[in-house]
Amino acid sequence: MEYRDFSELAAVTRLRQLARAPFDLTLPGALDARRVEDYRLSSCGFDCLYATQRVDDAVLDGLQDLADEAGVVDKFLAAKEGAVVNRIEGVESENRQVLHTAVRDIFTDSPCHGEASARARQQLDRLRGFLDDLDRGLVVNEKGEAFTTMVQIGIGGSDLGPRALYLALKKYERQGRSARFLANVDPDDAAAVLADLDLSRTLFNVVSKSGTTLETLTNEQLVRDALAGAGLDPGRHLVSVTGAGSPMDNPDNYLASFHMFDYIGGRYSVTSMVGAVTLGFTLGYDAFVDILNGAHEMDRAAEQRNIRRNIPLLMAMLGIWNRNFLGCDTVAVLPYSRALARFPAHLQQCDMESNGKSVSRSGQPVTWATGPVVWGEPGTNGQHAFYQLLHQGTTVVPVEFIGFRQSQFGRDAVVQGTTSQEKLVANMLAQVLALARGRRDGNPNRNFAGNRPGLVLLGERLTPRTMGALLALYESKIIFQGFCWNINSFDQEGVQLGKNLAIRLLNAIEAQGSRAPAGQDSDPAEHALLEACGFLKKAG
Ligand code: G6Q
Repeated sequence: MEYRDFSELAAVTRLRQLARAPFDLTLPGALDARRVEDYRLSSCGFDCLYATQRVDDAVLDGLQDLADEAGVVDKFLAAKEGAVVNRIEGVESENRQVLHTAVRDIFTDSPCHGEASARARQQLDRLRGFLDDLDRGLVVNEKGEAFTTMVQIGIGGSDLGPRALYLALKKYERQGRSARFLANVDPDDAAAVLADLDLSRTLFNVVSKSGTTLETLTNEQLVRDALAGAGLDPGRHLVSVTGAGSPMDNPDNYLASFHMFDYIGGRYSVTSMVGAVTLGFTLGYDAFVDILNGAHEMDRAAEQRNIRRNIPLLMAMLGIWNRNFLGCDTVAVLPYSRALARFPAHLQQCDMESNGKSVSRSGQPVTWATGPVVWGEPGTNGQHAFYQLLHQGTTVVPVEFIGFRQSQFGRDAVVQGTTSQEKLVANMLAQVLALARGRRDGNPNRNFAGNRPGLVLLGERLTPRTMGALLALYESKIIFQGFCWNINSFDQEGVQLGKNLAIRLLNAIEAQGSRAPAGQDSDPAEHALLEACGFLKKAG
């Protein structure tokens, strides 16, 4: 497969020329009915409305050429079929396949990657058996009672996605079942999660691909101690999800253990066992399969080469237009849906950990901008807070709005002629228009410059299936961008650095406690900081 640097692509030169005079959304009549209709794409239950981007047909053609020249769809297809795309040439790097799509490609007759899909199917069947045993009362607590709560212990990719989806789909939770999440090593987090928990009816789901993450192992031990302290047998209350062969891969320590595999990156692991166990426990097996099917449908739609027919590809290329040609450093994802409250946090990790890179696939420093800063919050509350900067700040922030025509619960009231759901969606549409068009005012403090790009993703209703599609949409968007920028979106050296640094400081604290001599590689700055903060006694 040919990998070419972004700056070498002919379409980049053409797009740079077009970016000298991008489409002006503030001109009278610029946003007419025809443009709204033409710049709209429907797929997998979502409409993507992008008339409020600073693009015209010439720019869209240029972005299509860019996607074609960079071969982003070909690379996506190759990844699905098992090519080793997680690697950097010429330097030591990860050297893996990227097969998260295979875990939802399992109900088709001809999955893209037979072996990975077969393994995923096997894990899912084991989970189904475990969930059935819980339902049939074959797996119960010490008193023969059913388990009602699952606490997922994990961090980063082993937390954010499953947590975001659980909150998004709480409406579909089975009666008498719920979940909590414990990620941070902050003891107050653990204390808050455990505070009013009935330990006797709780299953703890310890999730760590590596089986070595300090926060997770610490919280696991804390929970084991709490269970033992309450006279309960930790062996009856803990299940695990880990990489095959990891230090945590010891079925003797757990009531049940499930596997994920090295070709599934943490941040792309929601649809693997990393998300399956807690989501299956709370929503039920069938709802989890709906999530997989929604994701699979979007994975298939992402194979389409035409950017005007492929939402993830279109959003990837619009993001590149804003980032590399219009110079925007950041993107806001603003859901007009309370249920999606933690979805931006998941995307923040997935995007920034994937595309926050400055070395190309050939190990050279990049000379072009890569992943933007991604952030977001549910929209209506944001309107009363940070939207001020979006409208009038000196930084232009492209916005991706996400909304639904119908609410999840369907409980609504007509006040002053409209329902709350109508008010919610109207607010979202008003914002995207206002950001794009601006508003002239003689008073400079009340003037809105406009030309702030936005787009709207509108679905019918947030269900397990649409959630799966939305998740896969963003995963593929991120991967397409990484292929276009010619970076490796699948490693995370920055995260590894953090893990190692913390261990060095903790070793220094531990050495003091045991009065062992400081290690030879002890670092004066680390010691000085620990001393200044009162965690080490001053020497001498
Ligand atoms: C995700 C990252 C990172 C990882 C966590 C937890 O892609 O690699 O966020 O998920 O550091 O790692 P473990 O699952 O190995 O505990």
